[in-house]
Amino acid sequence: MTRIAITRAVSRALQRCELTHRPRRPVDLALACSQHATYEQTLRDAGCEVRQLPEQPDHPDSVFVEDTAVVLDEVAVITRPGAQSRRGEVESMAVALEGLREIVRIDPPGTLDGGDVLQLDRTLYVGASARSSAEGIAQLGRLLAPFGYRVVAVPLQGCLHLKSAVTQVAPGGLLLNPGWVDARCFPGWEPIAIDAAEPHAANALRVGGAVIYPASCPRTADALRKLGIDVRSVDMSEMEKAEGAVTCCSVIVPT
Ligand code: CIR
Repeated sequence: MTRIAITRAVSRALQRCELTHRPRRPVDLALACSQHATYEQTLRDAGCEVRQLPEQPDHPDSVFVEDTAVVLDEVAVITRPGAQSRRGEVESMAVALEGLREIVRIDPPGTLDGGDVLQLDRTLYVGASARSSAEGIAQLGRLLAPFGYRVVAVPLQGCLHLKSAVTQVAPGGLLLNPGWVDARCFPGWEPIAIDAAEPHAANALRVGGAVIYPASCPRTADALRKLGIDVRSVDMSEMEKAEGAVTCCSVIVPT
């Protein structure tokens, strides 16, 4: 299978990003750009064709493209991000996905962030977060039912998005922070607990057989390697200051 990874150049305004759970700290923009370039190369090494969208200087969080679209085999859903400051990010993603997928949209007053949507086979688990409203989640269910997908809302606590708390790292295996989400929400899936010293360790990006993973979580990375998982570490320190991580910086489009 080939894959396109849609990314976006880091905004020069990244320092003015939205922050919910982390204190504001100075972002080194040059370092953020070089880390992002390494992340894109890691995607290429994992078999993706990277398509980088142009910088949006007026949208501090626009490097976090994951929140703007949910791409499935049959259809792409253009979201309506929960943060007002991020609504201007979606149109260029819709243009990038034209020709790759049928496009449908979340409409006002619904809100949905792609970071809240975890696809496990034909079920989409959606974090009932401050960013994704009950109306947005219900719209997603109505839009995707004709394609045979089930949408299930999942309660969260202590984190921004569902994929801050849980992601798939192996066939049948979910990496999970049990303090932020209850493993019983995912019946039939085996939970793999993060290292307790690394609360942000549950966000991993699985591309084919590889798992792109933050260098800031070495203890959990070692545990994953011991399970035979092909972990590819990337330093995302500057994105982490903006409450972003490895899944947030791309939209993966299987082709
Ligand atoms: C925000 O608050 O929207 C950004 N500062 C971080 C978004 C991270 N996105 C993601 O986890 N999918």
